[in-house]
Amino acid sequence: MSNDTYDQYRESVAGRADVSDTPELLAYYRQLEQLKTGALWTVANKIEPWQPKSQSVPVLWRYAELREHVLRSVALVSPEKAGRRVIYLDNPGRREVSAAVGWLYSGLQVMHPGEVASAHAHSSSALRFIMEGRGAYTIVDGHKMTLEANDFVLTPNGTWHEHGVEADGLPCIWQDGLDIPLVNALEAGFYAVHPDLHQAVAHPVDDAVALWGAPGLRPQDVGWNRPYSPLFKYQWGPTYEALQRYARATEGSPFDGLLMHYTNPVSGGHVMATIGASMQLLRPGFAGRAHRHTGSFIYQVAKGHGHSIIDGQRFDWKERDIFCVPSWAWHEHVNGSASEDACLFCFSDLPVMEKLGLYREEAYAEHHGHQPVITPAAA
Ligand code: 1HN
Repeated sequence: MSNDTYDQYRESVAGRADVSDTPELLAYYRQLEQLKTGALWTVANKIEPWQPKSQSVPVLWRYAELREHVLRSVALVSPEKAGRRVIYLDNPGRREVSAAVGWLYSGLQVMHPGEVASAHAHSSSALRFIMEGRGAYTIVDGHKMTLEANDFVLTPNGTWHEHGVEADGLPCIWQDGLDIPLVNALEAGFYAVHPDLHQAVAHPVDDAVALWGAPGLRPQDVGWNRPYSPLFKYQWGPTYEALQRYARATEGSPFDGLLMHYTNPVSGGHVMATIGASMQLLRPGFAGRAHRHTGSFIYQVAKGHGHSIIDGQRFDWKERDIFCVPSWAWHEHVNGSASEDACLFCFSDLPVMEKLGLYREEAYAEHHGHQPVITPAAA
């Protein structure tokens, strides 16, 4: 019996609430309602699922379709008026909380050369993954970072942050990732605009990388006790090299290929308290096995092409496409090339799942670890 069939079987047997309505009970429920109470057995099966049932649906956002619309927003609104000029990813199952999947928000932000977006700070933690352009920068608490394609930047919760593109640059697009839906669900969100609208650059440009970006080395006499990584920028070059070296030393995971987590160099842990991120390399011809785990995951294809099967649906992706894997959804990734590797950037709420003791993982046991495809790739 498969895991799902077994769960359905268990759902039908004893131990679950199974009280039929009678006129007497219905009258009783009405009385309870007036006292702002309710009988647990009327809601128990709904609020205590046997296993996670995500409201999010798997979605693939194709960059080839989105890009022109993102660029069109430049003529329609200014960063001054819009605050941030962003087209956000709207999961059909999560419309009411503007989430891309689960409790994670994501969007595509565009800026033209010479534009600036003012400094603000909020309780939400944020990250950016650079998609295209030249001359983009972010300033986080006075630390200015220059940005290139496939660079990964943090703007952790509580930090002042602003962005811009140098006047001699090219139009820039990057993906934002935030935990706003989670912070709002926890009713813990604050937001502030910088009193001067912009920060002074208080340190040498890219000093975060100079201090904290050397592999295996830690600067002397520089204390750091904040709950997020002091390395605000993770560059594509060293990340890709690290994955290639890793690939020479190990087979990697049958599910994920060669996956490395971006880490806080002080703690070795996730980059931020609520959002973790990784880059994974799928060797040429790699066909991962299916598994599922708790947590919500958003991928961006940093390199190559291939497909993923998510809960039986096939999604064909190529560079810059974005897709999500909802909590507890079966998923497997396949590199579509026999000669080139493929790389997937991913961010998730894994740190939350781990810290709260809610992380669970399961391998797909049937069909040699591969899901039957119920819905083939869309045309
Ligand atoms: C934000 O601060 C940024 O700093 C982008 O670029 C998107 C979406 C919701 C709330 C804050 C940014 C955001 C955001």
